[in-house]
Amino acid sequence: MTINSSEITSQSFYAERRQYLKWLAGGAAGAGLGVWAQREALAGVPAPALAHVPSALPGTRTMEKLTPYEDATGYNNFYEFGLDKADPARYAQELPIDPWSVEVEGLVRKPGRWALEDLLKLSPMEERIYRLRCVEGWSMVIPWIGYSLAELIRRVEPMGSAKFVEFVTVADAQHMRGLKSRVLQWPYTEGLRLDEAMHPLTLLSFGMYGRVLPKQSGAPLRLVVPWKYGFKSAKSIVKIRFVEQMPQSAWMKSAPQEYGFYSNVNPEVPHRRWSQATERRLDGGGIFAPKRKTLMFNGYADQVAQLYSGLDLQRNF
Ligand SMILES: Nc1nc2c(c(=O)[nH]1)N[C@H]1C(S)=C(S)[C@@H](COP(=O)(O)O)O[C@H]1N2
Ligand SMILES: [Mo]
Repeated sequence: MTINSSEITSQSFYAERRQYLKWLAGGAAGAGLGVWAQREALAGVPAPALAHVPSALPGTRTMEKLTPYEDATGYNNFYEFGLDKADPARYAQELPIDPWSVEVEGLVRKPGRWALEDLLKLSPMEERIYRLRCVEGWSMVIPWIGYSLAELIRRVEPMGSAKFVEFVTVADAQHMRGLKSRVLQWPYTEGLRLDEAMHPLTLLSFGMYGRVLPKQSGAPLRLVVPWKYGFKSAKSIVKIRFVEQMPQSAWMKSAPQEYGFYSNVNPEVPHRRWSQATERRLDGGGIFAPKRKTLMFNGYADQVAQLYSGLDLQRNF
């Protein structure tokens, strides 16, 4: 099945607040919903077998089989809701996400608070099919909806001294039972070098499979950084901070010998406790899916390798 991505962008995915709230409520066949939502996702039918979506951005076309919607939204890491892969789908629904805003602060000429409504209107949404690989060894292929984070970064005008971007996510102890765990320091934070954050592949995502992000997937907005291990793609972001020094991510604080700042997908650099050479794709084939070789930069080397020329990737893992 071929999806016309302009269908989503031209109809302005989230043009209206009212419609957005309707989607959040889970209802909603409104104008502007992608074909995914109308035919597949809302109907609970598995996503089409083949993804072939034209996109303006090199590297975001793929003929790989899409991860079924049920797997992409039923097998998640979102530690704020628990450590089991089924916990986020089970418990994230309790999280209030309206109203929502994102504070932009630090080394920018235009700091301030962005209401979700304004972020939704900031730039036309695109559908981009990205692979995302978890450091634990599984990977997915998902049709994300959003726009390049660079669109927002340009608007807030980083100063010359801004070298890194830190992302802070929501920590709502009342609605996130996982915060009782000491496995990470809350809030969950992540970071990118400014040039990584500005790279067109770095997506600020508001939706997937033609509908708004489900809460377990990081509603109302998250990052998707497809050439890095999944944990760099912070969910449910509330703050974006521009800084001079490399920020410590939540994972670096919890296990610095296992999780470095860069975390580029790299089959040649094992995690301290396991190899990263292969992965198991969640493609609807069940547990018998054969392992496949993990690709350098998760297959996005043509687009991003030059960001790291001269950097020792063994040391800067
Ligand atoms: N706030 C927050 N974001 C998070 C996580 C988390 O625990 N909390 N887990 C990360 C990890 S380990 C992965 S693999 C991806 C998983 O995204 P998915 O659930 O959409 O597959 O989200 C990342 N973003
Ligand atoms: Mo992960």
